[in-house]
Amino acid sequence: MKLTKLRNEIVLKKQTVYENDCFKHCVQKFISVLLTVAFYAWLSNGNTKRTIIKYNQVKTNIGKGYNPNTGKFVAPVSGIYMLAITVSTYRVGYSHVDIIKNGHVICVVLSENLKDLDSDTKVVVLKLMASDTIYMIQRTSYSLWTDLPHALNTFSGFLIKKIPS
Ligand SMILES: [Ca+2]
Repeated sequence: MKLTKLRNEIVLKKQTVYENDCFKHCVQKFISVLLTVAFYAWLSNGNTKRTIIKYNQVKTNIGKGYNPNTGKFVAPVSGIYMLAITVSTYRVGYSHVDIIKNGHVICVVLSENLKDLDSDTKVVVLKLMASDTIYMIQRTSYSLWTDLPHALNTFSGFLIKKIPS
């Protein structure tokens, strides 16, 4: 009789553990489905001569991948990302902005204008592993055009699909 009771208790305990594991698994699955990364920042000051551009106005930063103190986006999770960079110039000739991944130039945004104003945008789709880092360097000695209270120079991106690390 005692043995039967004990056995029943063990079966119950096993079932509870199994249910807890299922619950944990479901919660993790739910979080991983919901988890996204998206950011959008723009520049409101022109102090960008030949330096890393620190887009100081952060409008969106889901996943906290973008850091306005460094100007760098660090991928919080491995995945396929879409990134967009807009460069605006005003009567400066041209602006040359390098898009840097982990210290290496991967492409360039050029914006040229001698008389009036201009905006140019580059869109890149990249496979980034967690902690891969993307940032921009202004190579020309001109300031980017930030005179208007609008987002003229922007850095934005989002996670298209998470991949295994
Ligand atoms: Ca143009």
